[in-house]
Amino acid sequence: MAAIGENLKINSERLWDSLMDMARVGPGVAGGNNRQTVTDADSEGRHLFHTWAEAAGCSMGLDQMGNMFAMRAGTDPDALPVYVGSHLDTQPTGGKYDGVLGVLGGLELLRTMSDLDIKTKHPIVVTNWTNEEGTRYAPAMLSSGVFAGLHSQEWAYERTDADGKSFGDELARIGWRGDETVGARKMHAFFELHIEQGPILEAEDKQIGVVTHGQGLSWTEITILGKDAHTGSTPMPMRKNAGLAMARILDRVEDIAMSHAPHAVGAAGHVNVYPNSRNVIPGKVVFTVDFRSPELAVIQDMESRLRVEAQEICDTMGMEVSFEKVGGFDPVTFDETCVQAVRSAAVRLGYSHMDLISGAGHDACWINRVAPTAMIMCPCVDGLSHNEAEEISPEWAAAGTDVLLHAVLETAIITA
Ligand code: HGY
Ligand code: MN
Ligand code: MN
Repeated sequence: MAAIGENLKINSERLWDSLMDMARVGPGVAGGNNRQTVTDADSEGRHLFHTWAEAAGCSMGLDQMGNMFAMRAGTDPDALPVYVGSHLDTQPTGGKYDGVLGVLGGLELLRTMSDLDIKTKHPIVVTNWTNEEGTRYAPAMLSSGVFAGLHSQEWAYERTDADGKSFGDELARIGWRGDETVGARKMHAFFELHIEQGPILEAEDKQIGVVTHGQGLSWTEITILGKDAHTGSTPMPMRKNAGLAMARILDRVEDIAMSHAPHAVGAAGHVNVYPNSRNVIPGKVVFTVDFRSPELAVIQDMESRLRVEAQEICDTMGMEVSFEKVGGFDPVTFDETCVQAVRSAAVRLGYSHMDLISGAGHDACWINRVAPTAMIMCPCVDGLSHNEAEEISPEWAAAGTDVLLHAVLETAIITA
């Protein structure tokens, strides 16, 4: 005997076609995407999402951080909406599915509801959060952070990119700075569908990750000042090589993270060397150390050891060093009722599943502070992400979106 709704599924081919169509916007150089936040490519992707959402019968809201809200009305206009969504911006060498699956999976949910004329008490809103990645403008999850009250809008507008362009100006330039007050919208619940971006689900042969927690994150930007000099004629004892100091610090980053194995992680993905000339000893380096752990005390330990040991290295080498916390959030525990809605949806649909801690940061980590929130994850091939070779299967995408559909319908209460 089929369980109630067990056969209620999304149109997986339509979902996959939409993912492939969006992937053609802001293409990368190796099959992935470079659709960085508040670029023209970002704007093109937004227009495509807007067109699709209107065709699906949605009204579109836009707030002052460019967050997009495609709403399907509910039968009770006073009921707070159930929100779903993620982000359409990508890394410079990003994949086709990171964030995009959550936005277009949400759109597919609304398309399926229209196909089947399903009505819910609570409205349903599909969200595209601006600048989740935090690459062009640190920190990550910038706009969901403003929405949840972690950052002021003014501070967010003042973020500048490597070319000195401000976030606020670029958002206005691409024409996606809306009028709505950021954070004024109240949510009944928020669900984010996302690829795992790690190897666990594939290794465990599970179709669905029921995300119970998200690990915390810390970004420390370090600036070291040495002395530019000739790489050939400067005797080794006379050098103040900022690049060498950075190398010694990054070696310590590895050891600090490994001292908290197996869950803590640490690396530096952002490095700028000045003047970056082959025959000049670098007199200045600026780099960001990314530490993460499910435990706040571990993050705090790694942050403090980094500062102490980096200071010692630079003092020994006779160089100045400064530190700036440019991003971070504490480990997250998602809402048990929403998590249970995800888990029971996977059971009802017969999808293999397991509880999971999210290794990556997501907009859900901030929204969890202002609304009951949970995440659904699907596997990705070899756990690879933030790489143009990122890949998932149509079956994984469909299973994750089916679970999103069921969890949302249970929460939004079907009325017809
Ligand atoms: O950094 C993160 O974890 C996210 O992918 N922006
Ligand atoms: Mn993402
Ligand atoms: Mn990402």
